[in-house]
Amino acid sequence: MTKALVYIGLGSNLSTPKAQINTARVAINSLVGVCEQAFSSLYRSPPMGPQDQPDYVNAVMAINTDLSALALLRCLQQIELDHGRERKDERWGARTLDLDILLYGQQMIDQPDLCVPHYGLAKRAFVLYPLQEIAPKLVVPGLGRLSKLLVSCPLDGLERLD
Ligand code: ROI
Repeated sequence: MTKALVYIGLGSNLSTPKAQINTARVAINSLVGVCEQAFSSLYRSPPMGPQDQPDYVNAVMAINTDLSALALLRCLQQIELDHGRERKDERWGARTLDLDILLYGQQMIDQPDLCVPHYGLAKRAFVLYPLQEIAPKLVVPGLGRLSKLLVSCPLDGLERLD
């Protein structure tokens, strides 16, 4: 089976967020059938959504994988749980680790559990700018060139960390 090039968004705003992102990267790399292709810088961003929560640390990772999109989703959800992720009633609340499949090759997927490209991708500076760093020529299925999406996406306080 041919491998898919997949982009994963990583986010954390609890329990030493930088460490959460770094250990999530290690865990993703330990999955059978996954090979890292690129990893962006870490970025700090103010919360999108409820403001009474800490700033986030975000990054984007590119992998090659022969896992199906749903199999990969289940693995990422397990890594979230292993990082102490609790599903609370509050929508868009603080979290130790969030792992989103942003893109799965050029596929468009619309299933109850999984929507790819990720529904918020075009409006989220904390996704688009890290993506630009590792895939400047990317074309997003259904949405067009990444460079074009960036023109209408302000930084919204996003800062690259060293
Ligand atoms: N806000 C920022 N800045 N970064 C995130 O990763 C993030 N993730 C979320 C919500 C709550 C929408 N806000 C976020 O899920």
